[in-house]
Amino acid sequence: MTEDKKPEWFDEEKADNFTSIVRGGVDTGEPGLKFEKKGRFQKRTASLPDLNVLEDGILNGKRGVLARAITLIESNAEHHFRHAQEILHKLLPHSGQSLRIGITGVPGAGKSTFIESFGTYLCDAGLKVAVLAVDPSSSLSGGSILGDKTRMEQLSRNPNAFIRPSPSAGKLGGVHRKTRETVLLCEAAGFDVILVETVGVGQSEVIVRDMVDFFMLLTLTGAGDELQGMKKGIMELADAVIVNKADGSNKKLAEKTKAEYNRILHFLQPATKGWQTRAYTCSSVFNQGIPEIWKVIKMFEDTAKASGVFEERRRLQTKQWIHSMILDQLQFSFFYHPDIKPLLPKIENEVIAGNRTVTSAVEELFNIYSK
Ligand SMILES: Nc1nc2c(ncn2[C@@H]2O[C@H](COP(=O)(O)OP(=O)(O)OP(=O)(O)O)[C@@H](O)[C@H]2O)c(=O)[nH]1
Ligand SMILES: [Mg+2]
Repeated sequence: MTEDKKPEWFDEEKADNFTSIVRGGVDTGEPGLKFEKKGRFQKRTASLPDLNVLEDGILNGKRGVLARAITLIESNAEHHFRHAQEILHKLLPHSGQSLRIGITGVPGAGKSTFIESFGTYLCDAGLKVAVLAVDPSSSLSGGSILGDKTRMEQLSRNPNAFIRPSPSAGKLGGVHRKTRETVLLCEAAGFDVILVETVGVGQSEVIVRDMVDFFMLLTLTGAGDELQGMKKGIMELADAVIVNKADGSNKKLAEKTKAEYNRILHFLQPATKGWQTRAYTCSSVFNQGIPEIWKVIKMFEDTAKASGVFEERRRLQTKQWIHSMILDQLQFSFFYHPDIKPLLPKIENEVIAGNRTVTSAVEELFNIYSK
């Protein structure tokens, strides 16, 4: 047994009262653990699924294969990323035919319940429905939709539905790249409607607006105060405002709220050219107003396709996608640059200590980066 001692640091003034000690371990004379079998604890690199198998599986709508391909897309490992890009390249010609619908709303507005009800309605009508989620905070919370499986119980058991929780961001691109690519895979797998749920916080609405054809805002009754506080910006992104929970004693109030929204929407810039955004009511729990909302969306699709606005938006979204990926890549290549990464903390500290300006620090880093 080696000698007991105090920790490396302790408060000198309170030394006498200090009860913790570092107890020396048993000295066996061994430098460390030895493994008899070499490689027993070595990391295994699983072989990647064959490209043709993935392609065939997805085109034949096999959900297990689809889930596997999405996992590759979501992975932050470089070799998975490359493999996923090859699959996407093969499947690109089979994508694009679905209707992409975004759903936002404050926590508790009833998004998950709505998706359960709306999704089941669509599945019963013979459509295949994929539900994806965008939650930029999911790397912290672990993905909101996961806990939602209970709220989407019926839908998650439906053979026509496929539910996927939000990916977390990583060094190989943010949540938006992963979700957009997942949309393409789902389309190649034959899904007719893609529902993208997002929490109504931060940038997530804008991210989702940029990847869907139709965007709806789910809201609650008693909106008097809420309407005042609601960000006008979000209402201007929406193609429909849905006042949910229009049931029981809440029904009357819901109608009133709808009218209030309609009055405000009338003065706002519509999200889609040639389409007047309106408010509607529904009850997700009692499945009321759900077929009517689908009718509105189909009418939107017809109108926007006839006027060319639909295709125009998709073209613009592809352009935005390219730009956001360039930004992702630039960020990655800068912050993970072998000369920048180790130097950055030192330079940051110099700036924080007031020994140099931010501008000169950034200039130096960029000089190193572009060398
Ligand atoms: N009465 C009534 N309650 C509803 C309705 N829709 C949802 N709820 C209830 O409202 C609560 C919140 O619903 P969720 O679907 O979890 O809401 P969400 O918007 O997904 O919430 P987050 O995932 O936390 O952002 C649940 O207790 C639901 O049962 C509805 O149409 N009528
Ligand atoms: Mg939810």
